[in-house]
Amino acid sequence: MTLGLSLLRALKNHGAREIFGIPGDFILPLFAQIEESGILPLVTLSHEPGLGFAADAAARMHGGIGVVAVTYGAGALNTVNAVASAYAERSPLVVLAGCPGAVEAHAGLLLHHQVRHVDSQWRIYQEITCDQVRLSDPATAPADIARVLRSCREYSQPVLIEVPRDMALAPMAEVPVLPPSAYSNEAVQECADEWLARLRAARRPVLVLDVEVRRFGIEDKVAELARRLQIPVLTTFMGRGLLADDALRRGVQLRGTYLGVAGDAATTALLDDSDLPVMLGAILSDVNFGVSAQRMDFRRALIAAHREVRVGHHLYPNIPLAALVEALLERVPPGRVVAAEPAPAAPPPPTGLLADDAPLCAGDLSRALNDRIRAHGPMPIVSDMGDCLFAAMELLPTLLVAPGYYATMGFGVPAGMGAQVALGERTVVLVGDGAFQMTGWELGNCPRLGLDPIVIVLNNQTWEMIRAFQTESRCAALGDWHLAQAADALGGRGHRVHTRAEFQAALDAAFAERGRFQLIEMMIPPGDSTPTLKRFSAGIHALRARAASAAHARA
Ligand code: S1T
Repeated sequence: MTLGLSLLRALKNHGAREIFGIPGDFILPLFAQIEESGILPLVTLSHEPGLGFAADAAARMHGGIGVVAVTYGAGALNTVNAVASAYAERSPLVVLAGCPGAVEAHAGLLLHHQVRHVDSQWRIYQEITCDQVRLSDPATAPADIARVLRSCREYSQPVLIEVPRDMALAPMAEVPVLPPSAYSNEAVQECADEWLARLRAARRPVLVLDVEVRRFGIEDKVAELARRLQIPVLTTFMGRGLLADDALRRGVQLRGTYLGVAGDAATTALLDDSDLPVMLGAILSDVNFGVSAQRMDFRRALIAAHREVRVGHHLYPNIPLAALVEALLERVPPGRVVAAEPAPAAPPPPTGLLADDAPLCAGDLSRALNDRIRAHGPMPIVSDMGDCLFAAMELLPTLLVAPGYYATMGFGVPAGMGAQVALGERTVVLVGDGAFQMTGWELGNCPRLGLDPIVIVLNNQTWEMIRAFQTESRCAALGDWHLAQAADALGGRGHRVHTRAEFQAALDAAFAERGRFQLIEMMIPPGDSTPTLKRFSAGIHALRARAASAAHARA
């Protein structure tokens, strides 16, 4: 078997379902085998950042690994921001990057696509991947590929596999699937004992869930643990969309998303006033916890994330999240085991859009989608960065994928396309006009790929979040791009709406028509934003003012 075919089989055996790629001469020999073998379907898009976002979202949706295939230098470096986003958001992405063959790499000439050094691509990717391999030796390549793919799964982060141009057709043995990395079961049991002891002693424990719960496929186990513990459950900003399935949520005291000063006071108090936050899969980021009115003291928390567990001041290294949850379930029989007061229910998300001639506002987006979720059930939703992401925080429980921590723009449309490739289900994409200008044009590939997402553009004609944080910013004005008209030219159907009645009619028409993408351009007055963004920016301003006055007092 050739190195290329063995690599493709290995990717499939490790959970890949498709490859998103753009070819180049350094990776063409591998592309030929991708196309001829059909081991994994090849999905091409127009620009490498879109490939990365699409593959990231596909992995999050199908629970396997995402794969991008790009050429050396120009292709791989175009993909950097999307890979960095996957690294930050714990998304398992394999980057197959072409690179020069042994002879040409040392021929003495500067190669096209080469940067400072022939190894510049490798050096840049070391910063945004958890493991790397260059397939220069078919004798060692199978073991190296096996190791790198296991790292991708176990750390749920991107890895780099460089495929030299002259190696794709080299004979190579099959790639084994390695057993899970070793860890100490004794440490897991000791950790679970300590967690249970602290849980039983706590007066106001709260369970906080974040993205690794889905990345490691243990949402059902965590839901069962929550049911048995019978303590309040929150998701982080990034974890919004966890336990979206009604059956999963049954019997779980899910009380919403922690948004700190931007959130509902009773929901925020569940964490701020808790004597024992129990954080599963939590990324300790500013977006998740930076909006707390008081600086969060994580020493009072139990935190399991990134294969390690913190209990107060001490650390258990190399503890897989799934193993810890399993050990906790063994110790927690069904029924109440901790004396937690029942938490107040979170306020219901907004519903009941009035289909009248009132001008649209940003708050109407979540209201309209909640009406549809209530009437037709949850739907896969992908959000970009911008006020649309704050609208997503106002939705009823539904499958949601978004760059909640790394917060890059441009994610939404290609990720929505990747999600439909992965799920085989239509997706709804929420995106601002600024982010749409970055990668929205990937929609032009939908007719060729047979995809028909419904894209809702919050068109306020500004980078509104920039204006919300710095009102005097004049550079935020974007002008009107008439995106609905562009949609028709790209093979979709555009709807430009100004009133709530027009928005409701456009949604009805969009959901009723399959087979081509729909773009609904919500015309929102500049300066308007969702209630959640309003509270978020007010909270950030208040926290900054408090910090400034405290610093002034100390001076
Ligand atoms: N570039 C990229 C790739 N990602 C970013 N997050 C930013 C720049 C900074 C940034 C935001 S929010 C925002 C920018 C430029 C404006 C978004 O505008 P739009 O998509 O129109 O949405 P809305 O009008 O709802 O804000 C965050 C703070 O980093």
